[in-house]
Amino acid sequence: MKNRITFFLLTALFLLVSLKGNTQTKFTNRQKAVQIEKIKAACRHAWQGYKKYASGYDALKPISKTGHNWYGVSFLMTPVDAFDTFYLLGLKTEAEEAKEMMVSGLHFDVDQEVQLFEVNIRLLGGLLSAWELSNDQRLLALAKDLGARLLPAFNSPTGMPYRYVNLKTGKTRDALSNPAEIGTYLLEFGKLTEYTHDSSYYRIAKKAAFEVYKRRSDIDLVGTTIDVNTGEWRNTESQIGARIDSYYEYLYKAWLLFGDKDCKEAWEIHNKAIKKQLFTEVSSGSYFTRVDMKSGKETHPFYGALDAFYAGILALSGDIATARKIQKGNYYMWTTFNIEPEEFNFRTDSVLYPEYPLRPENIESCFYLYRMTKDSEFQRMGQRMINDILEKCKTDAGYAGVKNVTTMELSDSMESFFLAETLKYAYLLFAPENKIDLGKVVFNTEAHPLRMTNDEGRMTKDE
Ligand code: DMJ
Repeated sequence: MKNRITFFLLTALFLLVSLKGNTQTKFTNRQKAVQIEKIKAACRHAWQGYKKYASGYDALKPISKTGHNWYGVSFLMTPVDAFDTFYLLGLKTEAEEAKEMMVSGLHFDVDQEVQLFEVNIRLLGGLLSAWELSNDQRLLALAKDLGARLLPAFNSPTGMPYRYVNLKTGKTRDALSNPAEIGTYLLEFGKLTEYTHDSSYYRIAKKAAFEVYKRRSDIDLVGTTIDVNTGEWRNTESQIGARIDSYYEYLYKAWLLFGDKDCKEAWEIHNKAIKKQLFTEVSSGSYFTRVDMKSGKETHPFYGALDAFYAGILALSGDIATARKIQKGNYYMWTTFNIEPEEFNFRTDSVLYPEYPLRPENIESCFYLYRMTKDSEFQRMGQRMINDILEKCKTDAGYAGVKNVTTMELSDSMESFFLAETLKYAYLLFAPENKIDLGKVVFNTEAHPLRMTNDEGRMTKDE
């Protein structure tokens, strides 16, 4: 009898705990709708500010209420970056306005040098995605024109691109580059190959990435700085954040988007090495540390906002267990400082670079982890982050980056990736899944969705 009562009580307790757990963690449709409306309102607010104070410029300065251009001429970074976010969120007027700005205001036949990497991920990626979503031929024409003007950058002795190229003259400069600025063209250039039927785009982008890959160390890591003229490493610190991040990301995503098996293999070899040499567990969570690419010895126990993307790519590639551990560290980084710093020492919790320029990577990882696990813990994490941003970074004219997360002093800058990425991933975390089918679409590193092509292996056989 006593045993039966104990059994009954234990079963009841178990049911109570599981039910309570479910009701606590799942978001109701109503809660999701409220969150989505908040993000849509933020998009509208940021766009209104841009239109009112910075129309025609690359970006809005949300405190001084003026516009800012990266170069002597504007390339409309904000409208190009924002279009597909507006489109996905169903903000039709805003999407139409951004598109009109692009087709009437973008010209690439200008005597202006540009940073290849940024123009590729924001403008070329944005235009290609805008073309796929809208079917407006003028956007494809702009993408093709821009793509052709970027090609001279790859005329180096190694095939790895110089960092800057003049859009009119093709003049290049800056041979000291890094894996991210060398290896982040596979997706956009692959799409150009698809739409121009000119195989040289993908071939050139792939050669550049694989020139980095073939210079990996015996323990399969790459360094942070490399000379594209000589092919020599100039900084052998290996990490997954600034100046390397999207090199790894594009190897995996070129496999997803084009079925390129060489890229898959390169990703797997690097990823195995990263998990073996960089993965570090401390009491607050897990992080990828910085090490020397040859010895694997720790150089600095530093981690930051950019590194946070890796949990997402791990989740996307199916390694949920490691992704969960890294996301625990990511969330700790966010909550410890209330808004994450650019970099901190994860062994001492001291801040190294205190700014937060409205970066998306931590929320991006929440999105991928949620999609792959359906565990609402990741929605909750992302909700905390986006709510912090919307509350603490809002100004009359838009949203401002943070100069110092320990004092919460704001900076006069609203980077275009806030609309391209941060708000998009925050929205997708709560949106119906059919808004973006991860079996059909791959995001470039600026969160511009690109349609998968089904012809597996096409890009591998191309050379
Ligand atoms: C974006 O421009 C891209 O995500 C890039 O890969 C890294 N930095 C910013 C956002 O933080």
